[in-house]
Parts: sequence; C-alpha cells; structure tokens
Amino acid sequence: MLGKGNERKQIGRGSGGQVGIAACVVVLAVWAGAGAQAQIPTDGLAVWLKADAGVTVTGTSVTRWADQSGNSRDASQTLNTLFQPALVPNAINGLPAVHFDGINDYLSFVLPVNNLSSMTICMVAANMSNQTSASPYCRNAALFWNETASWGTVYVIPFQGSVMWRFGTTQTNNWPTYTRPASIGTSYSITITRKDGTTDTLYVNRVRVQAQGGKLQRIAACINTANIGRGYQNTFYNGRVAELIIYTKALSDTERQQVEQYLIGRYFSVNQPPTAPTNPRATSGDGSVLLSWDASSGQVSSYRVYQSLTAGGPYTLATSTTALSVRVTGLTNGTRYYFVIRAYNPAGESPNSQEVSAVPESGVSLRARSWYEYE
Ligand SMILES: [Ca+2]
Repeated sequence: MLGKGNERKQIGRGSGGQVGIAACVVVLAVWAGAGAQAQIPTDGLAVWLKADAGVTVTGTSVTRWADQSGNSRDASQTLNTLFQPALVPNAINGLPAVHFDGINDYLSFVLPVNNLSSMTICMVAANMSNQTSASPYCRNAALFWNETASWGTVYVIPFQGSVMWRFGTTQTNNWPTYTRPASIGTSYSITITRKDGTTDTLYVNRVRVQAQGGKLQRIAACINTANIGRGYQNTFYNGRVAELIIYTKALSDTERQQVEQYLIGRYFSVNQPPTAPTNPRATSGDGSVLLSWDASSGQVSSYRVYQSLTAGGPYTLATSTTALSVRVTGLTNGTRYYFVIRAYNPAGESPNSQEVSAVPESGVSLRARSWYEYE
C-alpha cells in the first residue's frame, strides 16, 4: 500500500492571519515542498488539475481549480458557497489536496467525451469515509459525466474497498467493479482508467487489476460537463483529490508509466520531514514521566522523545515510539526533567515540539498531575 495521508482536520488556508478581510482571495500558484518534477506526456493531454497549482481559495473555500494543461478547462463552483470544497494543506507528502465533503461539494469543468474511442483518466485521491455505490454504481462519484441516455456516463470512483468505473457507450451492463484485496482506509491511491477502442482497463497503484474487452468503440450519451465530487442523482464523494490528469487518447504502457512515476515522485516518496508534534503533555510517575502529544502532519515513521536536565537543552534521545504517548523510565525522583518530541521519517526529523517538564516522585504514578501544578 502506498503512503498514508494526513488525516488531521486542517481545512482551508488563507483566512487565518488575514485580519479584517472577510473574504480574501489567495491564488496558490506555487506550493513549496514538491519533489523533483518528472515530466508527463503532453500528447492528448486534455485536463490537468493539481492541488498545488492554480487553486483559488475564497475564505476557506475553493472556487476555482485552474487547468494546467493549457486548454483552460478550469474546474469551478460558483453556484453556492456551500457547494465549494476546501483546500487541505499538507494533505499528502507535504502537498495539498482538495477536500470534498460528501454532502454537497463539487467542482465542474467542460470536456466533451462523446465519440471518443480512447481516453485515459489518472487520479490521486483518498476516500475519507467508507463509502460504497449502489446500483447503477455511479453514485458518490469522484469524477462523473452524467448521461443523456441509459448506459451513458463516464465515471471513476476510488472507494476504500472498491473502485467503480465506466466509459459509457450506451452498452448495457457495462459497469466494471473492482474489489480491492483489503480496504485502504483513508490512504491515497493512484487510479488510472483507460479506454482503448473496445478494451477498458483499470490500473490501481501501477498494477493492472481489471481489463474488459468487447466494449462498444465510442463513448456516447454523456453530457459535456464533468463533476468532481458529485455522482449520479446528487450523490457526493467524501474524499480528497490531489491530482487529476485526463487524456483524450489511450496512453501507451510507456506513457502511463511516465505518469505513474511522476505521481509516485510527488505523492508517494518522502521528500520532507513531518511537522513538529503539538500540544505536548508530561505527567509525573514514580521514577518515570509519561509523555503524550498530538500527531504531526506529513508521513511519520516514529516519534522521538528527547530529554535534558536543563531547560532548553541540549537534549539526548530518551526513547522513540510510533504511538502518541510513551513513558520514559529510569528517572530520578525529585529531579526535574525537560522533554521535547520530534517526529521522524526517512527525510529527516521535525523541529522540536514545545518543551515540557516534570518531576518524577514516588507514589504519584496513579495520579495524573502536570508539572505546573507544583509551581
Ligand atoms: Ca459543503
């Protein structure tokens, strides 16, 4: 399974610190923290949305997601602020994602797909609640072109436990469903669907997991407007989309692998350390101190607890854990110890958390007392 996304509720950007401005507009042209940028094929590139470029945030809401393909197929939501998704900073590997609430959020863009005999859709997304889709299996879609006749619709839906997808042609009973070997929870994954004439293929995290032949040659009975976050009959995807790349051709295997390498480099390799853990707490015990803290953003391999006998350090490593709390033992009762916590991943350590301190005492192990109660 690929990397685990940040699940903390850090919705929106641009409102905090903009004192006195009720509805500020921030265009995020560049988001720092992306890794080396591999190239993607440009032949047949129709739409390219990535959450670290061209996202217009009004207040905390995404009003426009600008197409980076050069075709100006921007996705937008101007009907109602309640329908606007949110931008989540540091959603995955230091990069943001657009969060659709599953209630009424969606963005729309125009891309006619009728008569196409080949098409490729590449998406990096996470399903934030365990959704499924009832018949006709295009409900709660992450990406969706509605139909003008039965068995139209083009859709892609990466759920936690399955992937639903279709290139609609009016052909009956065309509703490929892929059941994952195990739920991926709220992890992000790469979903690529490809129509190549009469064969439709699904790739999940670079693996071809489903292929169906005997399809009608051309996409048909679809409207020209696609929705991100909204499926059939006003049903909505509760999830996050970091990037969406659409080609009006069938990518070759070599081209598809280029896209996959680009997406892996951006979202699934560790390029930067996590942020510092927040809200550290220290509770005295008998010859020990119990430390706890709130999770860091970004990919975290472990948390490292450092201690010192002096406020401000220098600190030495006391212990490490993958949990959000740990007991440091072997301490001397009556002596004040100072602690900071750092989050670690292969790209490095976070800055220090705020410092906390505690004095281990005999007979206090069952009493949760913070050090400042002794001041
Ligand atoms: Ca909403």
